[in-house]
Amino acid sequence: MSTATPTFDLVIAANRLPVDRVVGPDGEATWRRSPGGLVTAMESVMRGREGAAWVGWAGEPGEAPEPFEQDNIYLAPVPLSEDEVRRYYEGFSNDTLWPIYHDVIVPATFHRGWWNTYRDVNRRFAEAVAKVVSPGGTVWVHDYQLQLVPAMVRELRPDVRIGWFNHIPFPPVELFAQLPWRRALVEGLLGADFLGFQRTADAENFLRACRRMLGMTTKGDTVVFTPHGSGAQERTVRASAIPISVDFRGLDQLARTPEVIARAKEIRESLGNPRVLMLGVDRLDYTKGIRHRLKAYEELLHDKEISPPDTVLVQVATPSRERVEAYRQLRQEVEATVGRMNGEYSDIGSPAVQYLHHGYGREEMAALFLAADVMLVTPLRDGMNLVAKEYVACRTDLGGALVLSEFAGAWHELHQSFVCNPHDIAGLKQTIMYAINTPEPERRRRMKALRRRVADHDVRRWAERYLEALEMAPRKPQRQRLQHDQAEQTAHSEDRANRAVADLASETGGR
Ligand code: ADQ
Repeated sequence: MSTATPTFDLVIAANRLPVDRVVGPDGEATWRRSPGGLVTAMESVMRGREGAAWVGWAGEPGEAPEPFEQDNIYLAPVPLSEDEVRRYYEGFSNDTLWPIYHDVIVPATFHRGWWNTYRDVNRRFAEAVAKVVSPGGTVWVHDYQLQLVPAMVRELRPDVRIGWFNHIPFPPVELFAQLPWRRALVEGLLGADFLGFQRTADAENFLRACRRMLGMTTKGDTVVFTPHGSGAQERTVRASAIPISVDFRGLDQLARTPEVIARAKEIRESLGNPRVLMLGVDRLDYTKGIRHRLKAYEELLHDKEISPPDTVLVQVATPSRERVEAYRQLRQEVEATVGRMNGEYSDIGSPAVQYLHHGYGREEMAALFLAADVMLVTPLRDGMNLVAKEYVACRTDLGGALVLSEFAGAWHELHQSFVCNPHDIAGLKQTIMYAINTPEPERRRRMKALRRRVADHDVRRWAERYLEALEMAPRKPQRQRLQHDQAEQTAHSEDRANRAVADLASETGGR
């Protein structure tokens, strides 16, 4: 008996499916929704739709599971062999593209074999997408692992609308030019109708790459070109910034629950109720500036500007890409530094740095955010940095202070944070001390403004704005508002409600 593959008006393609396979004590495997903003964002845009499909890798090498449905999403797993994981994911995506797209903080590795596998895997994703998208449907491709997918889908399904969103920065042309496959990457992306970026500067970098390396013409935020192939029509692609955000309301509500408030209090107590609790939460990635942060902190301890138990730093460093050499090295360095600092500056029961190399649930993360007086977000380069926005969303008490690197995309929206340049250790130390010593009314004023911004621009609004831009591309959405009036009205009333919540400091407070 043959069953036809169902098709969908909206198809998401991302490296990973939004679920993790978990094996229960009885040995039975189930799928658990993975936490994360993208899933929340998609939930909101899928409301009111017939359903949608998500194409991605299920997270384990080898044969892919059969497609299945979860929470009204049709999940279509793409198989990756052990070797493909090594070449396409760990190799080309994370050891070639990631460093080039993050200012070459560590050198990039180039292997022609990795590129060939990247292309083959992108083709497999494109074929899986082409199979499940309805006639005239919409395809939304995510991130740097799938930059060839837009053109490949267009070739297979010229009838559909194709968008791509880059979660990481797009590099300046001088760095992008190092890639031997730069032309193929740009042509891959130009298969889309709309390309979304975190910052305007990223979109501009992309447009500059089109001009400088492919001799294309750009006009405002669009690029005009004629693709290869006989009879190909001139196409116009729009590239613009639509910064991603977090589920403001969900986090705000979570941070107001008695359990999270009690847990925040407990965290502070277990650290000896310090006057100042500082917090860093990052994937253990060299882009996140963890080494720079620790250096600044160590110097402050050395200078006796701060000392435990009065001040404690909690550094959560989520395990990440541990099979890539640069990540293994980073882990060793960070752990050696933390060990040295604790050896030098801690006392029994009062550590200078509490280092945690684990993943945590949403509640525990919210409690940590609520417990922290100063949040240190100091990346050397970061597409957005959701941690900064999550911290703000959880500060229902208007407490806390956000130290934020000017190299995080988030800084372009969160100007009321305490801005720092993580490369400038002396400046970073000053900013940390400034954040600690700023009087409470001023800190509250800043937090209130930050919360307004995140409440107004939450993840639901991001997804709606993105899909609207994709639908209108290459035109800008403002010109054709009529058919979006209803959606906009809903979004605006939700924004107003969010803003009211943002302004309402919790009576119970954070601790
Ligand atoms: P990431 O580099 O992964 O994302 P980030 O934006 O900070 O970085 O998101 C990390 C997420 O993981 C946050 O939601 C955070 O709360 C969560 N997290 C971190 N440590 C955790 C832990 N120990 N336990 C549980 N959760 C943890 C990429 C880009 C970013 C961009 C995002 C979204 O590099 O610049 O903001 O995509 O577009």
